[in-house]
Amino acid sequence: MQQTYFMIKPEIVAAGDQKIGAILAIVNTAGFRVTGLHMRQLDRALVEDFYGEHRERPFYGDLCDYITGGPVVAIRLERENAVAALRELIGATNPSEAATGTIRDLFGVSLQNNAVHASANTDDAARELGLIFG
Ligand code: FUP
Repeated sequence: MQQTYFMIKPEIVAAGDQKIGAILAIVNTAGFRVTGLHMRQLDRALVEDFYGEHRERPFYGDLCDYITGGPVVAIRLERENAVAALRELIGATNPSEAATGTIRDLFGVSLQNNAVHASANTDDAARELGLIFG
Protein backbone atom coordinates (compact mmCIF):
# COMPACT_ATOMS: atom_id res chain seq x y z
CA MET A 1 0.00 0.00 0.00
CA GLN A 2 1.16 3.49 -0.85
CA GLN A 3 -0.06 6.91 0.30
CA THR A 4 -0.39 10.07 -1.73
CA TYR A 5 -1.59 13.62 -1.23
CA PHE A 6 -4.66 14.81 -3.09
CA MET A 7 -6.09 18.32 -2.90
CA ILE A 8 -9.32 19.82 -4.23
CA LYS A 9 -8.48 23.41 -5.13
CA PRO A 10 -10.29 26.60 -4.05
CA GLU A 11 -12.45 27.24 -7.11
CA ILE A 12 -14.07 23.81 -6.78
CA VAL A 13 -14.68 24.28 -3.05
CA ALA A 14 -16.05 27.81 -3.67
CA ALA A 15 -18.50 26.53 -6.28
CA GLY A 16 -20.48 25.09 -3.35
CA ASP A 17 -22.30 22.54 -5.49
CA GLN A 18 -21.79 18.82 -5.98
CA LYS A 19 -18.28 18.90 -7.41
CA ILE A 20 -16.44 17.87 -4.22
CA GLY A 21 -18.67 14.81 -3.89
CA ALA A 22 -18.35 13.97 -7.57
CA ILE A 23 -14.55 14.13 -7.42
CA LEU A 24 -14.40 11.99 -4.26
CA ALA A 25 -16.69 9.45 -5.94
CA ILE A 26 -14.26 9.21 -8.86
CA VAL A 27 -11.28 8.49 -6.61
CA ASN A 28 -13.26 5.99 -4.52
CA THR A 29 -14.42 4.19 -7.66
CA ALA A 30 -10.77 3.98 -8.78
CA GLY A 31 -9.97 2.02 -5.62
CA PHE A 32 -8.50 4.71 -3.38
CA ARG A 33 -9.30 4.80 0.33
CA VAL A 34 -9.54 8.13 2.12
CA THR A 35 -7.36 7.93 5.27
CA GLY A 36 -7.37 11.64 6.10
CA LEU A 37 -9.50 14.61 5.04
CA HIS A 38 -10.08 18.17 6.12
CA MET A 39 -11.15 21.49 4.66
CA ARG A 40 -9.06 24.53 5.48
CA GLN A 41 -7.62 27.74 4.13
CA LEU A 42 -3.85 27.24 3.85
CA ASP A 43 -1.58 30.02 5.03
CA ARG A 44 0.83 31.76 2.69
CA ALA A 45 4.06 30.43 4.21
CA LEU A 46 2.85 26.85 3.98
CA VAL A 47 1.80 27.23 0.33
CA GLU A 48 5.08 28.95 -0.59
CA ASP A 49 6.91 25.96 0.89
CA PHE A 50 4.51 23.46 -0.71
CA TYR A 51 5.13 24.90 -4.21
CA GLY A 52 8.76 25.81 -3.43
CA GLU A 53 10.08 23.99 -6.51
CA HIS A 54 8.37 26.71 -8.61
CA ARG A 55 9.78 29.65 -6.62
CA GLU A 56 11.68 31.08 -9.60
CA ARG A 57 8.88 30.59 -12.13
CA PRO A 58 6.83 33.60 -13.34
CA PHE A 59 3.51 32.06 -12.26
CA TYR A 60 4.64 31.36 -8.66
CA GLY A 61 3.11 34.49 -7.06
CA ASP A 62 -0.23 34.06 -8.82
CA LEU A 63 -0.26 30.36 -7.94
CA CYS A 64 0.29 31.09 -4.23
CA ASP A 65 -2.40 33.83 -4.29
CA TYR A 66 -4.86 31.45 -5.88
CA ILE A 67 -4.21 28.49 -3.56
CA THR A 68 -4.44 30.71 -0.44
CA GLY A 69 -7.52 32.53 -1.79
CA GLY A 70 -10.07 30.18 -0.22
CA PRO A 71 -10.37 26.85 1.56
CA VAL A 72 -9.13 23.64 -0.06
CA VAL A 73 -10.06 20.05 0.70
CA ALA A 74 -6.87 18.24 1.77
CA ILE A 75 -7.00 14.46 1.39
CA ARG A 76 -4.67 11.57 2.19
CA LEU A 77 -5.32 8.63 -0.11
CA GLU A 78 -4.13 5.04 0.07
CA ARG A 79 -3.99 2.41 -2.65
CA GLU A 80 -1.52 0.10 -4.34
CA ASN A 81 0.66 2.23 -6.62
CA ALA A 82 -1.29 5.25 -5.36
CA VAL A 83 1.04 8.01 -6.57
CA ALA A 84 1.20 7.01 -10.24
CA ALA A 85 -2.43 5.84 -10.33
CA LEU A 86 -3.73 9.16 -9.00
CA ARG A 87 -1.60 11.17 -11.44
CA GLU A 88 -3.13 9.17 -14.27
CA LEU A 89 -6.64 9.69 -12.90
CA ILE A 90 -6.26 13.49 -12.68
CA GLY A 91 -4.72 13.98 -16.15
CA ALA A 92 -2.27 16.54 -17.52
CA THR A 93 -1.58 19.81 -15.69
CA ASN A 94 -3.34 21.86 -18.38
CA PRO A 95 -7.01 20.77 -18.57
CA SER A 96 -7.00 21.44 -22.33
CA GLU A 97 -4.37 18.67 -22.65
CA ALA A 98 -5.86 16.29 -20.07
CA ALA A 99 -7.12 12.94 -21.41
CA THR A 100 -10.88 12.64 -21.79
CA GLY A 101 -12.60 11.57 -18.59
CA THR A 102 -9.76 12.57 -16.26
CA ILE A 103 -10.60 14.83 -13.31
CA ARG A 104 -8.83 17.85 -14.80
CA ASP A 105 -10.61 17.26 -18.11
CA LEU A 106 -13.99 17.11 -16.35
CA PHE A 107 -13.52 19.87 -13.75
CA GLY A 108 -10.55 22.06 -14.74
CA VAL A 109 -11.08 25.42 -16.45
CA SER A 110 -7.53 26.71 -17.07
CA LEU A 111 -3.86 25.90 -16.47
CA GLN A 112 -4.02 27.63 -13.09
CA ASN A 113 -7.59 26.67 -12.18
CA ASN A 114 -7.09 22.99 -12.84
CA ALA A 115 -9.36 21.70 -10.08
CA VAL A 116 -7.04 19.34 -8.19
CA HIS A 117 -3.49 18.58 -7.14
CA ALA A 118 -1.87 15.14 -6.79
CA SER A 119 1.70 14.44 -5.65
CA ALA A 120 4.04 14.00 -8.62
CA ASN A 121 6.23 11.23 -7.11
CA THR A 122 6.73 9.31 -3.87
CA ASP A 123 9.22 11.83 -2.45
CA ASP A 124 6.74 14.67 -3.06
CA ALA A 125 3.94 12.58 -1.54
CA ALA A 126 5.91 12.13 1.70
CA ARG A 127 6.91 15.80 1.77
CA GLU A 128 3.41 17.12 1.01
CA LEU A 129 1.65 14.77 3.45
CA GLY A 130 4.13 15.89 6.12
CA LEU A 131 3.42 19.56 5.40
CA ILE A 132 -0.37 19.23 5.36
CA PHE A 133 -1.09 16.37 7.79
CA GLY A 134 1.99 16.64 10.03
P1 FUP B 1 1.18 19.44 -11.50
O1 FUP B 1 2.25 18.59 -10.84
O2 FUP B 1 0.47 18.73 -12.62
O3 FUP B 1 0.23 20.04 -10.51
O4 FUP B 1 1.94 20.65 -12.21
P2 FUP B 1 3.16 21.56 -11.77
O5 FUP B 1 3.82 21.07 -10.51
O6 FUP B 1 4.03 21.72 -12.98
O7 FUP B 1 2.48 22.97 -11.50
C1 FUP B 1 1.85 23.22 -10.25
C2 FUP B 1 0.67 24.11 -10.50
O8 FUP B 1 1.11 25.36 -11.03
C3 FUP B 1 -0.28 23.56 -11.55
F1 FUP B 1 -1.22 22.77 -10.99
C4 FUP B 1 -0.86 24.78 -12.20
C5 FUP B 1 0.15 25.88 -11.95
N1 FUP B 1 0.84 26.31 -13.17
C6 FUP B 1 0.55 27.56 -13.68
O9 FUP B 1 -0.31 28.26 -13.14
N2 FUP B 1 1.22 27.98 -14.79
C7 FUP B 1 2.15 27.21 -15.42
O10 FUP B 1 2.73 27.65 -16.43
C8 FUP B 1 2.44 25.93 -14.88
C9 FUP B 1 1.78 25.51 -13.76
